[in-house]
Amino acid sequence: MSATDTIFALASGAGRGAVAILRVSGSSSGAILAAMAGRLPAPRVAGLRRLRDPGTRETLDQALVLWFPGPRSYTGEDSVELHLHGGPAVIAAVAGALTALGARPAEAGEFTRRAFLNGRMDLTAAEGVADLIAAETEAQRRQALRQANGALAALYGGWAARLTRLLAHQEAAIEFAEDDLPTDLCDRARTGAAGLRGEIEAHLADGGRGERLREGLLVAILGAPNAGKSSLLNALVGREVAIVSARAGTTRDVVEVRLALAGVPITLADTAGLREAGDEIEQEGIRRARSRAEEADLVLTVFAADATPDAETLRWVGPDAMVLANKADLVPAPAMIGGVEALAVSALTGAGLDALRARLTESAARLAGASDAALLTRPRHRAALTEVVAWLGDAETAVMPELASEAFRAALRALGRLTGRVGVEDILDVVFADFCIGK
Ligand SMILES: Nc1nc2c(ncn2[C@@H]2O[C@H](COP(=O)(O)OP(=O)(O)O)[C@@H](O)[C@H]2O)c(=O)[nH]1
Ligand SMILES: [Mg+2]
Repeated sequence: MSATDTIFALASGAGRGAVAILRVSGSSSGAILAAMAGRLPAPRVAGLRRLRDPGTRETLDQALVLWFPGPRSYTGEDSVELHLHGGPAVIAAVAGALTALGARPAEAGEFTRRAFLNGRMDLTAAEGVADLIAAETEAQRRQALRQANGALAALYGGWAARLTRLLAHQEAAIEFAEDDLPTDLCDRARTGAAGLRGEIEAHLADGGRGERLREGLLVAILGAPNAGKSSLLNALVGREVAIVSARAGTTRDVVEVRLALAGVPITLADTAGLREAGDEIEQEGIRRARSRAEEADLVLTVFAADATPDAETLRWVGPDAMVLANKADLVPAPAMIGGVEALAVSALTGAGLDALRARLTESAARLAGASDAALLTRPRHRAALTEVVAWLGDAETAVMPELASEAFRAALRALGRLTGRVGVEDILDVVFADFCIGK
């Protein structure tokens, strides 16, 4: 696989459609288009052409074709788009012709990888493109679009520029110690390091909102058997997803549904009721319930208003939990359970469900809702920036100018890995692995 090959891929979704878009990128793009379509249209202007088989000259399709001479293209290379009739046979015939003319099918993410390698975007923007394609909700789309448009690239690029300046000052202080440079160069580098470290720390202290929005929230419903967990899940999503029964121990595995609140994708997980009794299968279900609750961003602890709160469920009442007193239609629900305010609901009558939905929406917005700030979105970002912070701390407390210099250099390398500007060979595969073909 060479990075100089001319590549092609279906850029639109697979299957039948009104239009299918084949994308071609690489130095032979123009020649390939000319061989199939004759005259090239003006750059970036659609032209209607007959596409012919290069061997037999048979017409394969009538298509809109676009010609993007590099570097003003998505990849930065000469590129072509063919807007075909969207049938599998048409796509196969044109793909066959492209192969005959020397192009090869692209690998997943190869177009965006080339865009990155040609300096059209940094790594965080490339990740934004992948997230934009995967976005399921409004808030996700906004966050991904901002990142694809270079919001993180600009922020991190600015920090890299400042770090480079700090390093230069520090180096100058070492090199020209004897000369009459300002004597406070070392001090200035230290103050600058402290200022930058503060900004990065503030960026890191975002409560994981960007990462949570990208991943979606996990909300686990937990409680004793028969508290009404499955009924609540069904009532919240408005359909019968989980089996409801008066028999304890009906739900034995984790049942999950997806919904969106405040533009945040949420996985709502119904779980097996917590109790000691039950057979092997139920005990495995309970083990899964606990482990899902441990991973959850939010736990809904469900108690039956007409029963004494059980010790097992009480253990899950805490800062990341919302306490519900279900079956409030049967008896007056207690205002507090386990020392925490309980929301009275009835999965049966629907009472209190609007309030529950509002509370959930509020939590989703607080934990992961859309924000105007450019938020980091991946563990990779967090790890690299945490490293930068540590090196800056080292630079501030270094006992020798040479050590401060080394620390600045290490900080720059960590930041460079984040944006893909230095030493990135090893992480390219990781970043581009989750792309689809054609992007
Ligand atoms: N009266 C009343 N019964 C409910 C309510 N929610 C659930 N139930 C009943 O309680 C029983 C257990 O419900 P289920 O959802 O299976 O509980 P789970 O074991 O916690 O999943 C079923 O007979 C439900 O019909 C409620 O709000 N009010
Ligand atoms: Mg159940």
